[in-house]
Amino acid sequence: MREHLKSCAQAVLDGESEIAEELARLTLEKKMDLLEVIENGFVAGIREVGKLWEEGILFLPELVMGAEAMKAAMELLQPALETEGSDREKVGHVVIGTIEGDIHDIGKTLVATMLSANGFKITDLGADVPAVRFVDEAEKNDADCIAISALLTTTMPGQKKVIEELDKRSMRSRVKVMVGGAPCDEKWAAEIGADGYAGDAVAAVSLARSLTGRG
Ligand code: B12
Repeated sequence: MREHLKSCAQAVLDGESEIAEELARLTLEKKMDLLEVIENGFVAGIREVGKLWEEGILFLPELVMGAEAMKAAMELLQPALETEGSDREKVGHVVIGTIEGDIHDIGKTLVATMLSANGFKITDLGADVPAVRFVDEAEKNDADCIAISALLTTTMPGQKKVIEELDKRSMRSRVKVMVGGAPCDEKWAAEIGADGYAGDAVAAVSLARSLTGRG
């Protein structure tokens, strides 16, 4: 297993989409622990890419290729994760997306998949989503919770805008708000008046459960 995890991380680091896909297929074939392969293999790889990019060792095209390899693997693994929760009664409805101006969607999609695998009904709005749209969709779907991802320090304030919009429409008391993404933390969540922060997809599931009081 350790070798497999290393190869998954390396495929992302090398930006090798085909190899990443092959490793994802092998993961499914051998019925390996999906979460472990995602978190300690592919996600570990993309985090390393980010670190090397920050240090000036990798350049933007390599960052893009790493992200593409990561997405190629996730496209194969996500359906398998989701089916784990498909036949259960839904425990709550979560509207999720990445905030306006921000196109990072790998972490958000992983959170959406894990919530779905754990019985939550999901409305995934994708990335670069205006604050008002989160609230429109929550209203339309009578959702229990809005989950907002932000990966850039410049887009984080958009999370606050969603809360302000909920306030404006007198919906704040019935819709919980959770935030996440690399630059966010508990302190930020408290500062903008969100109901909670979670640092990874597994913690996001526990948080959603405790916020909605279900599941
Ligand atoms: C991959 C990547 C990209 C890809 C994105 C591809 C895609 N479709 O998502 C590409 C190449 C397109 C990209 C572009 C850019 N990027 Co970029 N990118 C990254 C990188 C390396 C990894 C992000 C990632 O996917 N991580 C893996 C996932 C699984 O982890 P995650 O996103 O953190 O999500 C987990 C948790 O945070 C949590 N979570 C996430 N969302 C939510 C939501 C909720 C509600 C909850 C509860 C939890 C939760 O759960 C997830 C699963 O465990 C990061 C580095 C890093 N350290 O994050 C930089 C990084 C985010 N990027 C950065 C930058 C600057 C950019 C660009 C501006 C670069 C440029 N000059 O063009 C553009 C932004 C364009 C835009 N407008 O959005 C900076 C941001 C700096 C900052 N502080 O603002 C980072 C931190 C790199 C760095 N170290 O400098 N990027």
